[in-house]
Amino acid sequence: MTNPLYDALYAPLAGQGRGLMYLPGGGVLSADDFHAMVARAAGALVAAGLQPGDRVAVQVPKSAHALALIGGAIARGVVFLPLNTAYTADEISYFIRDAGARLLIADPARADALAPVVRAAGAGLLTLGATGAGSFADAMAAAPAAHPVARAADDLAGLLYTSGTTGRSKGAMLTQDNLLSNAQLLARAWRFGPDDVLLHALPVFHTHGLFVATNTVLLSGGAMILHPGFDLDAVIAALPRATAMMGVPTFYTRLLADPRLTRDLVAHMRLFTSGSAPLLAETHAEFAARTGHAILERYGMTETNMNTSNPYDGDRRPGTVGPPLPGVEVIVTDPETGTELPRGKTGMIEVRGPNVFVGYWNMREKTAEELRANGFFITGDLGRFDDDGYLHIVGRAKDLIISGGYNVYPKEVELLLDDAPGVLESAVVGVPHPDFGEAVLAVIVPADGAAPDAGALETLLQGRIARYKQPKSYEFLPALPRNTMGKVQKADLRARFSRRFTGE
Ligand code: MLC
Ligand code: AMP
Repeated sequence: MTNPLYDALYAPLAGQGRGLMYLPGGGVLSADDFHAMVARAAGALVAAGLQPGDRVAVQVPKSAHALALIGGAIARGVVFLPLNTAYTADEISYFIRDAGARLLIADPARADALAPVVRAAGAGLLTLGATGAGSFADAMAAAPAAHPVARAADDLAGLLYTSGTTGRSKGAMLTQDNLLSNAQLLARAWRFGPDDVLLHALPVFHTHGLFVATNTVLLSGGAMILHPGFDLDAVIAALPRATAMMGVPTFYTRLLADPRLTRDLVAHMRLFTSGSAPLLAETHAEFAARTGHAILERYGMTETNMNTSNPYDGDRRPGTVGPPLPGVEVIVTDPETGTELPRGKTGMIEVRGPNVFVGYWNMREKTAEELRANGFFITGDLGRFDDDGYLHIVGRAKDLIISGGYNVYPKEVELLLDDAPGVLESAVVGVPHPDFGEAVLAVIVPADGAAPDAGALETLLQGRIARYKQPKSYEFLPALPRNTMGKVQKADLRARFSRRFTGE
């Protein structure tokens, strides 16, 4: 019997008394204890009636229990569907229905708000809180440990939703081997080993915190300091005990804004990595000057895991995401024809390899549009290779805003705003923001005679979409700039409001 992902990440933890997770309250969870938690989480999923291939949706605060739950799902072949804790009941309803999830495991604090949508979707509801309270935690305590089931490398492990340009989120189907092959690549590329202690402050419902961070450490026998989120004081306090940290650019700009970030503070660190959003070259340079560390920037996405990385040994070049990782093919193509372009030319970035997902859940046409028959995935990112084979990301062909590492698809917000009373039409764009890199800004064209105010629009969006997707500023114009074809010129709007948050 084999279950390749379980066998590589979790089975080896059995019997190891070493510390695996340093918890927020000061406790330490040994590898063996965590292994036992995974087995009990597997048992609780069995007790809830879940079979291999069933989907479990998970919207819980970050904790060791949450990670054990993911491990338990992998052990039992239950496909896990991790969901941003900021998602509203409306958003959760869509995910459960679309995925046909049999069970939602949610924060006890949100159980009342979520119960109606879960019931309407015909799913079950259990709860798991930050400190391991809740009905799922009770089931873990009561259930006998369950053994892992056999899985093949191409069996589904996770279903991760990414928003779509049409406003409908798509579930990216990730196999056991997608996740395992990438963890193996990253552990090797970034030299992770048993002496590593990763400062883990990323959320565990996205690729970055869940796969890049957690899986790489589990695989390589290291440990992690688990923080519930990014808290600057807590991160500064923990840095002297860590060897590595993975972050989004906001982590680094916040650290740089604090005088406590010094060479001495990070003397024990061997690696800082950045991804999920572009790291400004000036942030890279400032961090290097202050700490002596060149942040290692890499490039990935939900559908592909990690594709390229600056080298561990060798030149880590600011403003680039490095060469392709070993075994991952990255090409740049003409966006119109799909023909591969010569080095130096800018075009669509396409990716092929064991890391690339197998398609969007129940969306055959969407899959065919983005995943070519020859295995190349059309990322929607625009880039070029330089003479040394480093990839530069120069823009996005997809209408997407990345704010603090979270993706916001303007269409999803525009559809809601366009429906608001007094709004003729709207355009949502991303503009520079000192903390989040980009922030969401809405441009509203009032209907004749109407004068909607920002407060009313804010109220309308409350409870409909996650807070981080909601515009941080509303601007009013008599008309949207359009080209001769009638297409809204978002570049004009971005330029016009580019200093709204930076105040330069
Ligand atoms: C929080 N807020 C945000 C926000 N995060 N607004 C815009 N963009 C964001 N990213 C808002 C909240 O709604 C709230 O608004 C206010 O900011 C404070 O909330 P908070 O929860 O206290 O914020 P904070 O903890 O400081 O969070 C900021 C952050 C966090 C940058 C630490 O967003 C974060 O952890 N981002 C990482 C995202 C990530 O892991 N992405 C990986 C995706 S995978 P208000 O108005 O209520 O006060 C991927 C593939 C790859 O992209 O390559 O890795
Ligand atoms: P997601 O869909 O949340 O997985 O986000 C993936 C997107 O994040 C990619 O398609 C890129 O646009 C962006 N991204 C990830 N890493 C980087 C990076 N290092 N630099 C620039 N953009 C990045």
